Amino acid sequence: MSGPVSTKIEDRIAVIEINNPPVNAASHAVREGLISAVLDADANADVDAIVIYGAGNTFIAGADIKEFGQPPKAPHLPQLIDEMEAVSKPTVAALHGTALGGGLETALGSHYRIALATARFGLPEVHLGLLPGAGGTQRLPRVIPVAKAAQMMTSGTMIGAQEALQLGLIDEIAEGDDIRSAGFAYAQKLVADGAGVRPTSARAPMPVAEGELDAVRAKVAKAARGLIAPLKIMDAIEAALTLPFDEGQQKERALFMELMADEQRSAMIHAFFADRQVGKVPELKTGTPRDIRKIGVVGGGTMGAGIATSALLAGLDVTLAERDDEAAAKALETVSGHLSGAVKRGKLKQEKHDAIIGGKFRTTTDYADFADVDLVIEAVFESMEVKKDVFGKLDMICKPGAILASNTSYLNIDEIAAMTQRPEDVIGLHFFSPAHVMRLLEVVVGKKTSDDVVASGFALAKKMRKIAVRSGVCDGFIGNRILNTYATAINGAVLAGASPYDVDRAMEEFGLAMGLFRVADLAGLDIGWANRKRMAPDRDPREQYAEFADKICELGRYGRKTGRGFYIHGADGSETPDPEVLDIIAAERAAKGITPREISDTEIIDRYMAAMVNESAKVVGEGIALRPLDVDITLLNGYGFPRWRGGPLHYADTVGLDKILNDIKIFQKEDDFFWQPAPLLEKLAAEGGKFADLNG
Ligand code: 3H9
Repeated sequence: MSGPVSTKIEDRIAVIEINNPPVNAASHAVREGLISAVLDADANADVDAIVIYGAGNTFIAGADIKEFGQPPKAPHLPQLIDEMEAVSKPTVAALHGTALGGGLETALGSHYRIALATARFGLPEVHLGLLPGAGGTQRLPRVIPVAKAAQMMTSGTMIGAQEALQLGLIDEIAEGDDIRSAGFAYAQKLVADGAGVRPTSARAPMPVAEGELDAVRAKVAKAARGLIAPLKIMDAIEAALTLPFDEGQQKERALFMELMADEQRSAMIHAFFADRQVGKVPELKTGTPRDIRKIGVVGGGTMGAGIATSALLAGLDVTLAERDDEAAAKALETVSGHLSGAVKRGKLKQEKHDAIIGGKFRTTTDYADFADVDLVIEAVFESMEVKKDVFGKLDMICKPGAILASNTSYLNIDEIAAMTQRPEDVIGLHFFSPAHVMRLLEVVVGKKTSDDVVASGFALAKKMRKIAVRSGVCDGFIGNRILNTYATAINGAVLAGASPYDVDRAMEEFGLAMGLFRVADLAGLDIGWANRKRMAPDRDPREQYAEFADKICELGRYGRKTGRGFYIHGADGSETPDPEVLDIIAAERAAKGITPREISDTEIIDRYMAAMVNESAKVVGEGIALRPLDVDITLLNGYGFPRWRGGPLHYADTVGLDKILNDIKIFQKEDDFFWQPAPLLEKLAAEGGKFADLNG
C-alpha cells in the first residue's frame, strides 16, 4: 500500500504501521490510510487481531497541527476512532516515544494497549488552547481515576509508562525496545487467551466522590489565569460523567469547535511553531558548533550560580571563579542548594548529584584554572569597566578557540570584544534569573562574532534545554530594551493618575502572572535603580522622567528583600499597598504640575501594549531581532507575557495595527518625545500588512 499507512499480515495478525515523519501526526492521509487499513483487516477472514504502531521514534504525537485553521477534511479523527473501536476483532495499540493528543486518543479507542518502558503519554491540547477533541475527554475518565484524568488534560503534562500501568491506562509494559515485535506478541497472546474486543466507550466512567469534581474545578479555575480551555475541559469531563457516551462526545465536539474558533487557539499555535522556528537562524547553516564540554563561570552570585547549576544539570564540567575563598565557598553552597533542590523535585538522581559535587564542579579564585575550558561565561557586576578587565584577563589565559561569553543584560558586546585579541570568539549569552529555572537565553551576536561561535551558543542552549533567541547588539538587547520602554509608558500612566496597584491589577487581569510593580519588588528595585543611574548621563532632557522609583530606593526600600518597596511585604508573604508610595507619587505629580485623572484598566493596557508593540517594531525594523516571532518568544519566555495572547506582535496583529498606531498618536499628544511611532509599524499599518507576514 502506498501512503503513510501500510499493513502486513503475519500469523493471522494484521500489523498496521503509521509512517509519517517526523512525529507520525494524524494528518488527513494518515487518517484515511488508518481507517481503511483497520476496516480491511476487520473484514479479512485471515486476520484474528490488529496491531497499530508507529514507525521511527514515536507513536502518533497528535493531530496534525498544521491542518488547524484550514477547512476540515473527512475522515475526521473522532469518527475514525469510533469506527476503529467498533470493529469485531481485538485491536492493540503498541506505543513507543510519545503518544500524545489524538495519538493517545487513538490508543484509547483501541481495545488494548502495550508500551515500551520509555514511552510517555499525554493530552497536551490545552497547550494549544484546545481540548482533546477525538473522544479523549470521554474515554480517559472511563479508564483512569477522574481527578487524574482532569489533571492530565488541564495541565497537559505527560506521564511515564510505569505510572500509566499503575493507573490502568496501559495493560502491559513490553520488555526490550522493539515495539513492533512486542505488539505482535501481545496480540498473539490475546488471541490465544480468547480475549475479545473491549471498547472503552462501553465502560462506565470511573467513580467520583461527592464534591471531588468541584474541588478539581476550583483548582483548575485558579490556575487557568485567563486561559479558557481548562474550564471547557472540565465541562467536557462533567459530560463524560453525567451523559451517555454519544451525547458526551457531542458535547466534547461542540466545546472543541468553540475553542478552535477562539483567538487563544491561534495565539497558542503561533507560540508552538514560533518556539521551534526561533532556533532557525542563518548562522546555523554556515557555522559549525564547537565541542563544549568544560565551561568556566566568572562570578558566583545569583546569576553565576544559576548558570553553573544549569550547565551541571546539562552534564557539563564546570569551574566557577570567585574573588576570594569566602565568596567561592558561598557560591559552592548556592550551587549545592540548587542541585539538592533538583534532587528533591526528582529532576536529578542522587548518584548524579554526588558525582557532580564530587568531580564535575569546582570553585577557584584563580583564572588560571580556565586554561583548558571550552567556553567561559562571565557573570560579574554589571559595569563596563569591570567586564573589560575580566575579558582582558580571560583572553590571556583561555586556550585558542575557547569562546568568551558575557551574561551582560544591557552592555555593548562589541565594546567588550574589543578588549580581546579574539573578538570573533566573543558572544553574549544573556540568561534570565533564576538561570537554572528560566528557559530563555538571548544569544547576542556582536559585529565580529563568528558563525561557529553563534552556532555553539545555540548548541549550548539546546544542551541546557533553553530556548535561545538570536539578538543583535543594542542597549538591553531584545527583552530588556522592550521592558524599559513599556516600563516608561507605565510610569507615565502612574504620573497621569493610575496607582502602581491599579497597574498591577490591570496587567494581572490581562493575563500576566504578576504586574510590573510586583515583579520589580520581587526582583529587587536596586537593580533597575543602578541601571537608571548608569543611563542618567545620556538621558535626553526632553524625557519626562518619573522619579518615584528612585525616591523609594533612596529610602533603602528595595522590595521584598527589604520588606518594603512598592508594597509592604509581610513575613507571611503578604503584599499590601503602601500609602507612603502613593504620597511619594502625589508629591512628584504636584512638583511636575500634573493634575491626576482617572485612568481606566483599558487605558493602562492600551499604553502598555502600544509601547511594547512600538518598541518591538523598532527592534525588528533595526534587525536586532530576526523576525517578529523572535520578539514574541522572548516576551513569552522571559517576561511573563501570557502565552494565550501569542506574544506582543501576534497580539498586535489580532487587535489590528491601525488600533495600535492610533493609540500611539493619542498618547503622543501627552508626550511627543516618548511616543514616536516605529517606521515599520507605520509601514505595515499603511499597507494593511501584519507582523506575521515577516515571519517567513
Ligand atoms: C490534537 O491531537 C487534537 C485532537 O485531540 C483532536 C483532533 C480532532 N503536528 O517538537 P519537535 C513538528 S492536538 C504537526 O521539534 P521533539 C514540529 O513543528 C495535537 N507538526 O520535536 C517540528 O517541525 P519542524 C496534540 C508537528 O522531538 C517537528 O515536528 N499533540 C506536530 O522535540 C519536530 O518537533 C501535541 O500537541 C503535530 N502534532 O518533540 C504534540 N508535533 O522540524 C505536539 C510536532 O519543521 N508536539 N510537529 O520544526 C510535541 O509536543 C513535540 O513535537 C514532540 C516531539 C514531543 C512530539
